[in-house]
Amino acid sequence: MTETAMPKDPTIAFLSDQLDTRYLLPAFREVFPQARLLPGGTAHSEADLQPLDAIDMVVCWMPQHGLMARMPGLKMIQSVGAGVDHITADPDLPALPVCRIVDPDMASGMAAYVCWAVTHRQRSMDAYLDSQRSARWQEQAVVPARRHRVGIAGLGTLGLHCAHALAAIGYAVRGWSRGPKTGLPGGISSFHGPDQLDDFLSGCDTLVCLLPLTDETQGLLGARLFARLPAGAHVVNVGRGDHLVEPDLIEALDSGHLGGATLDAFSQEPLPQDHPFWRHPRITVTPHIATRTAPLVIARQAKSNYEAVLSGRPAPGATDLARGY
Ligand code: NDP
Ligand code: OXD
Repeated sequence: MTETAMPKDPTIAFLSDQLDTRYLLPAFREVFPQARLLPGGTAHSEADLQPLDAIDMVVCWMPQHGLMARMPGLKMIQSVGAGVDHITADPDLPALPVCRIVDPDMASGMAAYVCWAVTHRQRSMDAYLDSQRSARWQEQAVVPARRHRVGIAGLGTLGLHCAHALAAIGYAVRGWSRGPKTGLPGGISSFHGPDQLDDFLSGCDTLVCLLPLTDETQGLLGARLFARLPAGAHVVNVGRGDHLVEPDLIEALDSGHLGGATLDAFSQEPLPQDHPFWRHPRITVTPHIATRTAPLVIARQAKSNYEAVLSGRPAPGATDLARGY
C-alpha cells in the first residue's frame, strides 16, 4: 500500500527496557518510507539513538527513564500498547502528547482471552483435562451462564468489547468505570466510582480487571476488595501486575475465600521462575499474551497521531495525562 507523504519526514526512535523492538521496523518502513528509524530496545544501546536532538517521535514499551527528557526536538510519544503507565512512570517525562493504541483487533483478542478464562473455570475445564489424563469419562455439574455473574472493572475500549462478548454467551455481565455509562445493551449493568464499588463487587462470581494502571487503581486487587467478592469467586487480571497485591491474592486463595485466579500481567515480567504463582494449584499463568496489536496498526496509528500533532489538532490516540489514561 502507498502511504501518503508526511508533512515532514520524521526521525523515529524505538525505546524499550524490555523488548527487542526490531519487529516493528518493517511496518514503520512501509508507513514512513522516508523517515529515519533509530532502532532501540534490548538489542541496542543509547549510541544507536544519536543524535538525540534529531528525534521527532518515540515509539516505546517501557522506555528508559530520563532518556526522552534529553530529546529537545521530540514532538510526541507513541505507546506500542493500549496502556501508557509504562511511559508515565518516567519521573522526567517531557510535557508532550502521549498516545496509545485503540485497535478493534486488540479488543477482539482480549474478548477471546477473557471468554476463555471465564468459561474455562466456570465450566470446570481443568477437571476435564485431569479426567482425560486417566481416560475417565466424567461429567461436572453445570451452572448455566445466566446464573454466573461476571464483573468487568474498567468498562473502556477493551472492557466494553469483553462485556458484549460475555453477554452474547449468556453471562450476567456488570461493569465498573470511573464515570457513569449510558446506552448499554440489556444484560449489561453498570456501576461507577468508589461509592458503587462494593455493590459492584458483591455480584461478581468472576471479576475481570481491565483497568488502566493509575495512582487510583494501583493495588486495588487486594485483601479489602477480595473480602467483598462472593465466596469462591474467580479473579482474572488482564490489566497490569501492579493492580494486584500478590501476597493478598495467595492468602485469599489459600484461605478458600477465592476459588481461583487467571493472571496475564505481573509486576515483574517475565515472571521469575521461582515465583509462587507458577506452581499454585488455583492460579493459571499466561505470559502477557491476552492480546496483541499488529506492527502495521501501530505504525499507522503513530502516523495519524504524528500528523495531528504537527498540524496542531488533538491526536486521535492521545491520553489525558492528568487522569493517567
Ligand atoms: P480505556 O482507557 O479505554 O478504558 C479504561 C476503563 O477503566 C474506563 O472504563 C475507565 O472509566 C476505567 N477506569 C479508569 N480509572 C478508573 C477508576 N479509578 N475507577 C474506576 N474505573 C476506572 O482502556 P482500554 O480498555 O483500552 O485498556 C485497559 C487496560 O487494559 C490498559 O490500560 C492495559 O493496562 C490493559 N491491557 C492489557 C493487555 C494484555 O495483553 N494483558 C493488552 C492491552 C491492554 P471511564 O470509562 O469512566 O473513563
Ligand atoms: C497493552 C498491553 O497495554 O499489551 O497494550 O498490555
